[in-house]
Amino acid sequence: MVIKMNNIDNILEFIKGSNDFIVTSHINPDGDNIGSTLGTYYFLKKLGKKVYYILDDFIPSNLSFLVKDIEILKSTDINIKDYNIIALDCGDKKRICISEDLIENSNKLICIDHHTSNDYYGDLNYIDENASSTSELVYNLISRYNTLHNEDIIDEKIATALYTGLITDTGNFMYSNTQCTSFDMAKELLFKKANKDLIIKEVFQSNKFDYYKLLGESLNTLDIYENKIATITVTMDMMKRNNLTFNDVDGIVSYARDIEGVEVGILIKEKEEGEVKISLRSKTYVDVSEIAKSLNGGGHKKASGCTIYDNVENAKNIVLKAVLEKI
Ligand SMILES: [Mn+2]
Repeated sequence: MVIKMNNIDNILEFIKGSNDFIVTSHINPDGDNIGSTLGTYYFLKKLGKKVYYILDDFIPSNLSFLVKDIEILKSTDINIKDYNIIALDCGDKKRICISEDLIENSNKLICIDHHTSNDYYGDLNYIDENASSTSELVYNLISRYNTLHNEDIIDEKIATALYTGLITDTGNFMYSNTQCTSFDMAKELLFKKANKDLIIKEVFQSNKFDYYKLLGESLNTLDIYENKIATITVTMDMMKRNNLTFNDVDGIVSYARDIEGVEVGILIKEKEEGEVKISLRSKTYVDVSEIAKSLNGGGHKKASGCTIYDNVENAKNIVLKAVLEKI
C-alpha cells in the first residue's frame, strides 16, 4: 500500500521491521544533502541495520570532513537484492542520485524532504515544506524514536551532521525558513556536542585561493536588469582556468541576490557544453520555485534551481524571460 501522507511513526515502524537500507540524496550535494543523509546513516547503524551510503556524485571539498570516516559508494559498486531506499532532501524522484535500476528494484522508497515542489513520490513520505532543512526532519524523526523507545540516539557524529545541514540551509539562521524549532534543534545538537567550530571553519572559512580568483572573475560578469534582477555567469572555462570543479563552486548566487534593491539573484553555471545549471534566489516576494518549475526544475520559494540544455547565452535569455514575467 502506498501511504501518500506524512507519518513519522509509520516510517519508524517500517525501519524497525526492515534490515537493509540505502541512504542517498540529490545530485550536486550540499550541506543539507550530506548532513541529513549522514545523520540517517548513523541513526540506522545505531539501530543495527545494514546501511549503504550511495551517491553518484562528488562531495564538495568544504564538506568532505563530514564523511572522512565512512565509505560512500557508487551505484555500480554494489549488487544487492533485498533493500529499501531512504531518499533525503530530493524534491523530485529524478534528482535521486543513484541508478534508476536501484530505485526501481527497491522494496520500499522512503522520501524525507522539505522542497515545495515535492509530489510525494515515495511509498512512505515525510515532507514538510516549512521545515528549515531536511536535517531538521531527520532530527524530528530521531527525536520521535527517542521518545517512543526512551532512548538517546543522538551522539556527536549525528549532531555534527545534522547541525551542518541546519546552518547551511538556513544561511547560518539568516533565511526566512529559520523557525523557533530550528533554534531548539540547534540548542539540543550543541548539548550533544555538535562540533560547531569545526563546521564553521571547514564550511565557511576554508575557501581556496582559486575560489576567490574565480569569484573575482564571476563578479565581473554581473548584470542588473530593471534594478531588480541580477545575474552572474560562471563558464566551464572560468572553472578550468582556476582549477575548480563544478561542485566546488557554490554560494556565488548570494552575491547577486544581496545587492540593494535586487529581488531575484540568478547564477548561470555551465556544467557541460550545452548543459547549464541555473540557481535562483529571491529576497522577499517572488516565488522562484514557480519559475524553476516552469523550466522543469524545482525547489523552495526563495531558493530554487533548474537545468537548461542550451548554450550559456541562450540559457541566460531563457531564464531572464521567465523571471521578468514574474517580477
Ligand atoms: Mn535542503
